[in-house]
Amino acid sequence: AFVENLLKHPTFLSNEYTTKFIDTTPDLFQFKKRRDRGTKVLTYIADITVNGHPETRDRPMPAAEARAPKPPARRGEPRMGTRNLLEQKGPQAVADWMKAQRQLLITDTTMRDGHQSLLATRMRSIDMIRVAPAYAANLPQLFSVECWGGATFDVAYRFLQECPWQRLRDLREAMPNLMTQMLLRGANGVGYTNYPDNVVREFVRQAATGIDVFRVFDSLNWVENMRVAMDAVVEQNKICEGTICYTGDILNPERAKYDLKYYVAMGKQLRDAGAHVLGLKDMAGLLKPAAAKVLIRALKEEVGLPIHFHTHDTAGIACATILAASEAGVDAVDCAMDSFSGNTSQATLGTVVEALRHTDRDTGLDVKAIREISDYFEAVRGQYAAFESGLQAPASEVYLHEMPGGQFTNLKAQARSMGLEERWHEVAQMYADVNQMFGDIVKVTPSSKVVGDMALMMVSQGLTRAQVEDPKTDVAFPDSVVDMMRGNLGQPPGGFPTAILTKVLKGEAPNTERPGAHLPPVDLEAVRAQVSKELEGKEVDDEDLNGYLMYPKVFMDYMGRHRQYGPVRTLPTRTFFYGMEPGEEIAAEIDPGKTLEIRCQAIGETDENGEVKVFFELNGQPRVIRVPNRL
Ligand code: BTN
Ligand code: 3PY
Ligand code: ZN
Repeated sequence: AFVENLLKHPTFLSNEYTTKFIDTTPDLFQFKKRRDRGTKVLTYIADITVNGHPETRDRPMPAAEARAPKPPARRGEPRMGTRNLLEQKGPQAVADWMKAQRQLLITDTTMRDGHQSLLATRMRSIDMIRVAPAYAANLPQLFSVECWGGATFDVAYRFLQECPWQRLRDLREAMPNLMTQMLLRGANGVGYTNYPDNVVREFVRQAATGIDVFRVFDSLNWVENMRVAMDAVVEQNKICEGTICYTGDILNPERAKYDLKYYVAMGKQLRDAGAHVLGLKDMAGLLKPAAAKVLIRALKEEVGLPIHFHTHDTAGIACATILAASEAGVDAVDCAMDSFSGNTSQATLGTVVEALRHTDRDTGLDVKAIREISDYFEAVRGQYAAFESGLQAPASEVYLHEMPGGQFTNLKAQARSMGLEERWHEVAQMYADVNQMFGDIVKVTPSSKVVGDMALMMVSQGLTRAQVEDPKTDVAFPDSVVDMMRGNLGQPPGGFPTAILTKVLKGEAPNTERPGAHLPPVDLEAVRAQVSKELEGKEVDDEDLNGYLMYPKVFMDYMGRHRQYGPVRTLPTRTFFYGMEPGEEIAAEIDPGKTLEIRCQAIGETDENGEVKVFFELNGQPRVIRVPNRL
């Protein structure tokens, strides 16, 4: 009877329904559930068409002539790659093979760090999934494809209205011969805070359904705080890349805190903690060519693990450093497709491949295949003009501030939103001062965010380091600073300086043990049941559970929007951010074999209720969607 009521409802019959209609007609709540996915997706398109996407407002538009990205053809079936070796022989065999062979192995970071560093992590799954088969078929010599983790996880739910786990499943399936790689922030998972041990373990277990190589780091280089995550990776029989974060300058006697001995000792700790591969993560791009030679040689000789080097091109020197590392015997390095390389991103993949051609470390990669994929990504990048940073050139200023590539453009945007853009160079200097005030710490997510929060606060309030350190000046510290000083991100080498610790904590005693040691385990099944209840009985699978555990509010907000807008992940990127124009036609495959052919016929005027009718054809059938004009 209820459904009959619905079907007879005049608004429903007129095929004009809006979210407002549903929200203001509570007896129709079941109607919301029953709306088909096509209608939901049309509602999304209508809303964006009328109101614009909040994230692209007042931002540069894609060029009118921006070409639609067309993925390159596959040349034959995928050949055997590293994934086959991992599946057949296990992680230790991959590590042994890395050391035994001569070519410089390359990880492509375009689908993770590349867009995280250049486009604020906004690349959508569809733009990755469409090119993944070309990777598998045309670049089977790649060591791995970094395509998950870091900031991509929460940005997917939060801003792209898509499920990061589905992205992983789709990429995994499209590249069966290549190892997938993720960035895992140790006990911070893919979040900004320490999680209970069992949450970290559960997350790794779930991620291992799609990820082969786990780059595990700690934002203060505290190996003690990495063990739970590393053990969990080893237990899943996946590659554990225990990672050193590089900061300072080993050749500078004035930065003696992070000297060669420090890094070698940390490398040995990671080896002893079970790492198959030693990651060397130069998140800001501070490692200079001469220092790379010294560091890589020492790590190779004294640690004995294969080494995987990651750097950023912020200063414009990443290719030189990679070549120096290659000469010193590094086993694998990270590069991004040419069109997603340079500046705060990674070194240029095609250039590194060319530079090593006809040498004893020839990568074996096909540069034509690289160019084709890079051309595809060039067109993809054109669709994301709204998220470009405007950074014009590399800059040696990075040696002053030491900001990670992934943070640089974010902090700049944050400074802009606080009206501090003109004072950016002051922010950069302050970031360096805060680092010294905190005792010269490793700056990488989440510790880098703490330093950034403090620097922005000081510049905006006109505070100097001396004033902040002066016990007589009252300072309201950002929450993130208080949290870090309490020990909730763990301990930096040597601890935090007593003076700042005392001032921030006002005498409260910090916790200097591993934060996870004090966090009680989460009752996973109880959480699953509670989330299911909040979602009106929807089944909560392991992917959803892990999404919730990392980001409860972000996940629930995503689910709420998903109920309203349905599967918008397969919309073309232009439609997702800008809606449609009258006369335009698109197709979106919402399930394998189920495609929505959508044509926008016309957009009406705003009526007396402040609503706009958008006229569509959905698979040939006329549909009218009414949305509120919120502008
Ligand atoms: C976001 O949360 O900002 C991104 C997801 C899209 C939300 C849609 S866009 C159309 C409508 N208008 C809004 O402000 N939010 C929703
Ligand atoms: C991340 O944690 O997201 C990073 O990219 C750190 O460099
Ligand atoms: Zn990076």
